[in-house]
Amino acid sequence: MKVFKDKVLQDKFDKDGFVKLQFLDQKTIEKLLILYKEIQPVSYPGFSSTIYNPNIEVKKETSKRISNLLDERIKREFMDFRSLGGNFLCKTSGPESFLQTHQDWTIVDEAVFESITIWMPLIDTSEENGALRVLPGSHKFSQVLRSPTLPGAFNKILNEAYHEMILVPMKAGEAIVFNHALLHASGPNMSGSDRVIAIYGLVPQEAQLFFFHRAPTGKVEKYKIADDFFLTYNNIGSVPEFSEKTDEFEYVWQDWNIGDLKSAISNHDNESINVDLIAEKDSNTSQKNTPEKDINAKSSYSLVNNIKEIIMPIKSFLRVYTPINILREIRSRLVSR
Ligand SMILES: O=C(O)CCC(=O)C(=O)O
Repeated sequence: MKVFKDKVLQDKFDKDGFVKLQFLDQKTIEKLLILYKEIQPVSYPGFSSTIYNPNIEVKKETSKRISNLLDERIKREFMDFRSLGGNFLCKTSGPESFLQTHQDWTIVDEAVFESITIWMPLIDTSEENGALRVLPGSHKFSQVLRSPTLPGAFNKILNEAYHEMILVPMKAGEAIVFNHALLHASGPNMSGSDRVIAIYGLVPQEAQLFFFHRAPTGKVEKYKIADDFFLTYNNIGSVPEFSEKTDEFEYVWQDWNIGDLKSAISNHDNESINVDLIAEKDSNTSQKNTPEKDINAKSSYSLVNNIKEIIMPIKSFLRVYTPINILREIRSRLVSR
């Protein structure tokens, strides 16, 4: 399926499941950072997405304003795609900002279409502040459906997969575009400052969107969902509201082991991945920085995997927005004028 207008980008994307390119000018970076600060004056501790905000109107407005800033650039680079909306991701500094290996949810018929994320760092990213890590070619490894209630094919080897990934350090203004089926993760931000990213989702113009849910019977239910699904689906793990069930079927689970993973990796042609990306692969350093505990994957186009994880950010929110913190924030804003 054609995603990019440029053939070189398209070929790399087809093969590796991601591609890095120059994307934003300085002015747009500044406008996006101002917008982030406006809607999220104090970041949630750890890894968070503005999509966790329970206020749907705020999310819709944020997404519209991100779209206004990116529309023209997206039209220049991509084929005719529909928008899933935009939001911001932040990692505050600390080991709890580690984001475990995951794939994003299946939302299109991947035998025919691809759904994608444009991940745009608004500050430079490196190993120190939790740059993105990807496993090249892994978008083609498994055809298993992905959703918050379905066990992932790689669940038993998430740490092993993490150590096989390459680090993708980036400059503010660059973007990495990745297929939602790609295995990706990011290490903890240990830099002392927030790492802020804008992200934007796209799906092909003709693709119907779907969401998969594991019913108590064990069967998989298939629902048709609307384009603003990610801005409105707050009750993660539940059946999506106002969505038509179009199918229900038995599903055969697939559990990958490390041998399966190593053989899939060795079958992928790593020759032509950008040299600067390959040079960053250093499993010894990655090993050192991987927190011991295995945290459930959470991100934007996979949102959060269970209800506990949506409650966590709300608790964190309450911890951050104490009267004293609000006063501090007002004072620092007045001083910085
Ligand atoms: O921002 C990150 O570190 C990871 C983002 C991610 O996993 C996603 O957008 O799916």
